[in-house]
Amino acid sequence: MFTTRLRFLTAGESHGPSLTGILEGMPAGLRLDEATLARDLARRQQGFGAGARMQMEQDHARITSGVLAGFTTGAPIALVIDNKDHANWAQRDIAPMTTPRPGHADLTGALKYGHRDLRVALERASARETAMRVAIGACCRALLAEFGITIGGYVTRIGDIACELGDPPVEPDVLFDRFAAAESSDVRCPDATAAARMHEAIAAIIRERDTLGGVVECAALHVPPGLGSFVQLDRRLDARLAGAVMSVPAVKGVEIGLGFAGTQRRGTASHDAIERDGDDLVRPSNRAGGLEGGISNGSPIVVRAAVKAIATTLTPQRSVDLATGEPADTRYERSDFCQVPRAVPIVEAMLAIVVADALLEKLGGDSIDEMRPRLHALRQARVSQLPMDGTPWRFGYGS
Ligand code: EPS
Repeated sequence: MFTTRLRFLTAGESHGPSLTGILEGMPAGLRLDEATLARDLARRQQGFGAGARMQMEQDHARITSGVLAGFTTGAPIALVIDNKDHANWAQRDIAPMTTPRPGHADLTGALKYGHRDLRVALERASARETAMRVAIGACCRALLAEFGITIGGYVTRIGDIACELGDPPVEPDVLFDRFAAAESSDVRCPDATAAARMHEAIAAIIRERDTLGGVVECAALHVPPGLGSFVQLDRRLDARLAGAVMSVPAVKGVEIGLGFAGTQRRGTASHDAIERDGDDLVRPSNRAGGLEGGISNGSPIVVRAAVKAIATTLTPQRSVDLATGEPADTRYERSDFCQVPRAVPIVEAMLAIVVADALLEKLGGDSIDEMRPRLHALRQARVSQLPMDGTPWRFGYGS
């Protein structure tokens, strides 16, 4: 997977009794409670364009292992989120579902597993599973907070309505202010004018019985330099981040820093100059999105996810009924009209998991107490901490 020190698994189906998660590798001594997890779970439920399921659920993760008397023990953390909607499904006779929705996992799931009904696969393929990722991400966010690292995010595009924010900023405060502004917007966009237009775009798509995608931008602030490595491809932090974010259902693209927009610039306008401010090495810009050579450079890590419009549409799409072999229109399944605002805490969770993992890798140790002094001992981007003296040397191996 995209983690080395942390391991996690989720289990559970959209309308089964519960979602289950196990997170292993968290150090001992971290203060953690269910209320902390509940905050992010509630955020995942909010956002204009959500479907009716979110009014039904009140996602709450119970901690059933790995946390005693309010602190992690170092043992695996086990989490359970009950599906309230399960009561409406248990022992219910289910109408056959044999016409796959283009873009969902229906047809690929049928081809892979050979079930007699599409629902068997889609229950697990459903983005309901992301509730558990958010709970696991909240544990990682709590760990990061102990070391002064903050994760947040916002929406920069819904359909063709974009919020123009310019290049990724180097100042953490600019990003922090965006996180705060986004939380007071029902589309999670920090720019009030763009947010109003995004809200209207979602309202229009609901009237038009269709769905809309968009772009989510997330950032990790105050990440120390030196997380990740170029020495092996699977240790590159950018690759691990991209894999983690790409694993979110409906994500079709991931960018870091300038991302694809950077391809339109020449080299001298694509990078972040290195300047001296006293002993400190500082950067006037953050086009790299906090990552150079697969390693964090101390600037905010900025990652963007392209979220496609949801596959379940009130307006039917052309498909084939696999039971009859005849052309057929898709049938509507309850779903979101625009899940992009709700995707923000999900992408944040993936970022939190990957950065927490990389921090654990860098600091080592089994407890917060062991880690803390190691954070303070990390080499900073300061000229005096780099041992270069300009002495000539001879290149050679084994002699
Ligand atoms: C989701 C719950 C699901 C879906 C949604 C995500 O609930 P239900 O199927 O009962 O409406 O609404 O999943 C999808 C949109 C999808 O296409 O899989 C949730 O908790 O986020």
